[in-house]
Amino acid sequence: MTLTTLLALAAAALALHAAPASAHGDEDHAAPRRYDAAKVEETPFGHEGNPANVRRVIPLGMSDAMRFTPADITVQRGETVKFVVRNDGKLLHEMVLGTPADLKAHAALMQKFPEMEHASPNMAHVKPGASGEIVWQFTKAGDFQFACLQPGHFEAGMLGRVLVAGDAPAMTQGEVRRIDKAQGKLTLRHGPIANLEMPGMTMVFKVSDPRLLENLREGDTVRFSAERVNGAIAVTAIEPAASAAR
Ligand SMILES: [Cu+2]
Repeated sequence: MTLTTLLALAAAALALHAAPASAHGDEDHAAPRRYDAAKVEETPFGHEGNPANVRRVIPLGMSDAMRFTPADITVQRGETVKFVVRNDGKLLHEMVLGTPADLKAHAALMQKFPEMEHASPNMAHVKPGASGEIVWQFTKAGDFQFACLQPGHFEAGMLGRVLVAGDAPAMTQGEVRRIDKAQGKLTLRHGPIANLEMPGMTMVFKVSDPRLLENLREGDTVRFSAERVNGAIAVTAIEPAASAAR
């Protein structure tokens, strides 16, 4: 065997090794990911979701302009959603869910080691013209992100936000004492408000939306939620109490 042949063989072997590692998880996702409850791992932003629990499908687009559409998504804590992410571009893109800190660190690693391959339930690598899926259950309220970590894409602004809203506060019983539509205010005699740690009393509330006052009458018995909104305590939901329903 000549030296030239040896070199050629070595080069061919290198090429074979290099090929599968040259892309960030450019594997074929023709077969959908199989859900295995025993292998689900908790993260600070939730865990892989059981496809049987999906109640909402969120379609997203990814483009070579380095954008996700939509880039702002709100889910409820506990909700299991399926992201169906379509690659409208000519480049490989991916959607990776995470905390802002995780994604930033991961993007920096991708710049340093562009040959890194990953396949985790919180990500979908999508070839041009194809679609990928992530089924995820958000178990904690908070501000999370999704990003494309193909080298340079995150840095070009290819990221979005997932706001996970906490549970709506429990409702409190009350009685309408006074309605001030002009000021958008409501006087309620109410029981203890757990989420505000407020004892029962009669007090004036703002309302988060003037429409909440539309169908109220003084003397009504109601159930309502109150929360701190921009530094003021406001009624955010109100309805006739069951016993007083008309
Ligand atoms: Cu991308």
